[in-house]
Amino acid sequence: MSYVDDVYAKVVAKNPAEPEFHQAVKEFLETVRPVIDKHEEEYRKVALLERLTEPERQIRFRVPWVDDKGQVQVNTGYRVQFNSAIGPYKGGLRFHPSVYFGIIKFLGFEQIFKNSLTGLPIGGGKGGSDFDPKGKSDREVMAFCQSFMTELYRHIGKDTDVPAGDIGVGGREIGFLYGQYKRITGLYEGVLTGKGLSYGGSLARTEATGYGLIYFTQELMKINGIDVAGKTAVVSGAGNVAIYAIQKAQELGMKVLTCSDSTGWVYDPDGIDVKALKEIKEVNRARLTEYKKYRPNSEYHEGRGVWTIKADFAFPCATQNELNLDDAKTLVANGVTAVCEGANMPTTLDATNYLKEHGVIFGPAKAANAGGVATSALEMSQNSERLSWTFEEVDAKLKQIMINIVHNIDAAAKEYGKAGDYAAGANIAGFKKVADAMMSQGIV
Ligand code: NDP
Ligand code: 2IT
Repeated sequence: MSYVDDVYAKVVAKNPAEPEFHQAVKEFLETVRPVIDKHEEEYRKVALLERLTEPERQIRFRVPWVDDKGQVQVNTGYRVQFNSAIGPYKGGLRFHPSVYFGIIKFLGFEQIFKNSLTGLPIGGGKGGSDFDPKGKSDREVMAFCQSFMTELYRHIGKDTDVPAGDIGVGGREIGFLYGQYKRITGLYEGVLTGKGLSYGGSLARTEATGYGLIYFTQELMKINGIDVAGKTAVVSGAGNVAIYAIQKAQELGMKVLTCSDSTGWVYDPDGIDVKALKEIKEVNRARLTEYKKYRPNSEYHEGRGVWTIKADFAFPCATQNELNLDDAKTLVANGVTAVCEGANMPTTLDATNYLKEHGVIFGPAKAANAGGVATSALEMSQNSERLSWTFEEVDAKLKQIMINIVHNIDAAAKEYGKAGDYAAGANIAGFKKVADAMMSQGIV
């Protein structure tokens, strides 16, 4: 058996019942095969891939808290410190009822290569909880966050592990988590990113993932001879990534026709009204059913369906495996030009292959959504030097990072005879730096 196949079989056997983790490892291994084959003997001897797929540390803990009725609730907290070869562990926290080790490990594994692609010194980690912030009062969310941090604080620090937001964790949650960390440790340090602007946050971090996705897409289209202005797009999700992707896409002259949440989706033939979307989601924390009140010409549908609308670009920005083979077939039939992933692993493996086989330009998550974590690393730099950069400075750096990523993944794909396969290019370019650092640091 080849080294790649051998390691994949071991990962499945050692981590049973974690299909999302298997999927992320499989997608990675399949595409870096040419690099591995070239160094097979050397890598096998030092078990490079076995070490890469085994987290350095996995933490699981109890999170008890009291709800508004006085009832004690118990959730499970997780932090997976996956790989620190190129920097302190860095990656978000996800609060969603679906969270378990399989989700956190897939996200942590992806984060290693994404962080490498940013060109900044950050390792890979991820964490979260099966806590559902939806429908909870601010006090309940605070009680949960304080309890979560009362355990997590001992495992993190500005030079060891720096969490941030992800699904269900935004500015409100980061504020409560930061307050409790400071209270327990007495340290005022950049231990979390995505902080509020009054206590060490970076300008443009809120916008960064969505903006970065669109800067990435603009550059990727440019090297393929396509102008994004005047094109149409379909977006899924209505959270942090989706909102700012829609905003930047429309600023650059695209018309975004859809967005969605976990209950339904909106089709707005005149282009999504970002101001209305922000008010519904960021201010009122309400459902998309509200959107029609702002835009009577729009349609609201229960369930899923954004991929049925004809458009030039598709930007999945909600969650994993939200774009499946049937959706890919519909997009291709409707003549889609490109799919660029704002969410992590939103496209199933068979859908990804179908899109690639049918000539759709595919921008993989670990490259396309790296703007969020890259700007988190810029927040860490600002915290270290105790200075704040202007919005324009951070935004310009973000844009340049996304442009560099496009060129790096394009070059890596070409170097290994896979021109135009940006998923392969992203995995190869991300892997090479981490592999080099691991090879230099001995058996750790
Ligand atoms: P938010 O919590 O702000 O928004 C998530 C959005 O996706 C909401 O509209 C939510 O709907 C919808 N959604 C979540 N889970 C599901 C589900 N199971 N089925 C259908 N819809 C769902 O999260 P973000 O915008 O921050 O994250 C979105 C994606 O982007 C995730 O994959 C995340 O890992 C990724 N990402 C985030 C980064 C960041 O900086 N925030 C950086 C890089 C990637 P509802 O509100 O109804 O649940
Ligand atoms: O998936 C991701 O890259 C994030 N949720 C952001 C991580 C971070 O540390 O900013």
